[in-house]
Amino acid sequence: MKISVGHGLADAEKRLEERGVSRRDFMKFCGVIAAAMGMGPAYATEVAAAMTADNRPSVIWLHNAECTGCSESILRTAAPYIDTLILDVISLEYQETIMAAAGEMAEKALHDAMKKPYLVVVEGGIPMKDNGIYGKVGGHTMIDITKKVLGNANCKGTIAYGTCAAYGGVQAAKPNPTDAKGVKAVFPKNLVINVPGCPPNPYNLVGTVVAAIATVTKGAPLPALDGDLRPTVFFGETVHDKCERQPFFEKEQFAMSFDSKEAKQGWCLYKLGCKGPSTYNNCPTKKFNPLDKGVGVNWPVQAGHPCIGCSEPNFWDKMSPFYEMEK
Ligand code: FSX
Ligand code: SF4
Ligand code: F3S
Repeated sequence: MKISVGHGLADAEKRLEERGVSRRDFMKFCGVIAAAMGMGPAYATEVAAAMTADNRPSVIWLHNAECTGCSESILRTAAPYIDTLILDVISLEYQETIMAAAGEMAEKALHDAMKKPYLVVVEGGIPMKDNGIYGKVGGHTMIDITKKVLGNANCKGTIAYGTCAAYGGVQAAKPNPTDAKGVKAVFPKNLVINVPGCPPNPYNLVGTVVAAIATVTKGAPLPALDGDLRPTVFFGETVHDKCERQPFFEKEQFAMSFDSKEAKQGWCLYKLGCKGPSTYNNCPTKKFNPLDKGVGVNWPVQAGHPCIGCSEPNFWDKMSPFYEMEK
């Protein structure tokens, strides 16, 4: 796949420089995204081109029923400037949590953003019960807003970011009082890619957005998805597959309490409830809070907490009790 670098790259570099992000740092970031997508270093140029292509679609970001941890997971990322890159380089036209506009100005921003091609990032589950009255933004139900944005001809694809948007999440846990659902369950005919996790890893989102932009601008193939609509490049292996405690699992060395010396020495947390063997995600290799090489400083199991299966459909019901061994 070849993407031509238009004026967009120069413009983006100028904007980034104004914010203290050098071209070198930007290209380094693109290299990290390329690696996260399972590609070699040469692919960094393609990532840069996709993120800055003149004809790239803008991004509309909707919030439904959620804790906003998914946005936080991006905004709290220390380096390399992932928030700046997402917010400035990708044309984010509408995001209720962070945009300055409020009230009618915000509604106008959404209306204007929908006049040209766009991708949608959805955060949060959609409450469906009683015509959606349990979730409203600016007096409109979440289902109505989502319908309007996803049903427009300019909508080129949707990324459900976080387990709530992908599968319903915490508000869909039994007894699911608002009948919350994930995006694909409500819009079965729409193109939806799921990037789950509670919260998800922001690099999995950026990689997916880059792939979607390349599809829209150059007709590049969409990333391969698993049966739960997750890109296999990020979700193709279980947490257990790459877990650093796995040698202890193999030797059946299981920590039996959180404060034990065995737990601190890295013994396996399976008997403390770890659901890593049945959870697909790249947490052990990407980790969270990335440093400049794009690998984070830590992840739940490294920190001594069992994986609770947060990127799996219905994990609140399916994976609980969280501190008991899987049956
Ligand atoms: Fe859900 Fe995201 Fe968990 Fe929270 O918005 S995936 S509750 S981290 O914030 O939707
Ligand atoms: Fe597998 Fe969890 Fe044990 Fe790691 S801690 S080896 S993911 S069971
Ligand atoms: Fe979630 Fe398990 Fe990773 S709980 S963050 S999938 S280690």
